Amino acid sequence: MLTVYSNDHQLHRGGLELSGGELVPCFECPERADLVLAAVHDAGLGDIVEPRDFGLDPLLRVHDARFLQFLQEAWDLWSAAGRSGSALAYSWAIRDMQAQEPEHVDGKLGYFSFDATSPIGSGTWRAAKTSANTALSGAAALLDGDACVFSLCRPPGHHAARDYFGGYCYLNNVAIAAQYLRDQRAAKVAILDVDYHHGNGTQSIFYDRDDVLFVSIHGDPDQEFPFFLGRRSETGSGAGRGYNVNLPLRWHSSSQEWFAALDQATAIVADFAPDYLLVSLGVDTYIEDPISKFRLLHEDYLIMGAKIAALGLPMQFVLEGGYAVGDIGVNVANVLRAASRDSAQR
Ligand code: B3N
Ligand code: ZN
Repeated sequence: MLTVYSNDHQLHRGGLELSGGELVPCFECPERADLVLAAVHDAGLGDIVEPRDFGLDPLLRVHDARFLQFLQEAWDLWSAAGRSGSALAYSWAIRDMQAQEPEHVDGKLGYFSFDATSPIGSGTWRAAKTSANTALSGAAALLDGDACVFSLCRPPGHHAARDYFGGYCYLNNVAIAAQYLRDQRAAKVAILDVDYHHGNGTQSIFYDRDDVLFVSIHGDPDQEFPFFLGRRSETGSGAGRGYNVNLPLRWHSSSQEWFAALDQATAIVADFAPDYLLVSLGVDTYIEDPISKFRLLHEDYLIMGAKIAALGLPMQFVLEGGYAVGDIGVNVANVLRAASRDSAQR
């Protein structure tokens, strides 16, 4: 199995985030990726390579040009406004307000984001761009015939939509990889999102399309972030009707309930018969995760990897969430160990 990784992720570190009314150290921290890298290395899962630079074109296939422009210049605008620390929004357009791009950086931050979890620092754009290149390089390896690839992306991506960021995500890495596969030669791509949180950005990007299937298992949005997308009733629109599948589970759902949903999800993917399977791999489903409420154990991640590999598809795992820092490495490595062992060598 090939792993794609870059140290550039260390350029992005949020500092503090608002949690339960208090400022606390960011859960989404550089140590996460460092520890996943160490675990993948120690597990001897195969080569670890640097991503290559694909430029802006593949990003523009998924994201809005003004949005990308803003991400690139946000830190400079913030600094020019005399601010220190990280750039963070504090006001958003809602319901009867005007959703149009304001002149001031504080307004732009609200216009291009949906929450207050995602600070922008001096290195955020570069880290996010390299994270997207890490996903793209993994997709390119699939096109070259690799059967199982891991893109060790940080920052994560599945909450970022066409023209807004949030949920620790700036560029939607898995969507950029899926679109790249489509633009090269794949007719059909499936995205299976096993992160604890609903991948609202990925859903939004492909909602009206029948060439990219999106299936997600996640905390019920009636109880859990991102709250405003991820319901079972969201099944796609237009040509995309039937190609968006949400399998929400209530807080404290058991491993058994989670695997019943996974069995449903893999059956739907098998029925779609995609050329490639991309997996939004978050391990915040772990029982000790500090911000999540599912109950998976270390050994469950081996079962997860084996069940996904049993689909027999060329597959790319793209790292999303997981905040039990001491356990993130073993959980990710367990998925990859089982998946790479069981994946069909083409
Ligand atoms: O949901 C939270 C949150 C929940 C519980 C917390 N505790 C108990 C301290 C703290 C925070 N925050 C909202 C931001 C969540 C972003 C999730 C990103 C992710 O992993 N997406 O897949
Ligand atoms: Zn998550």
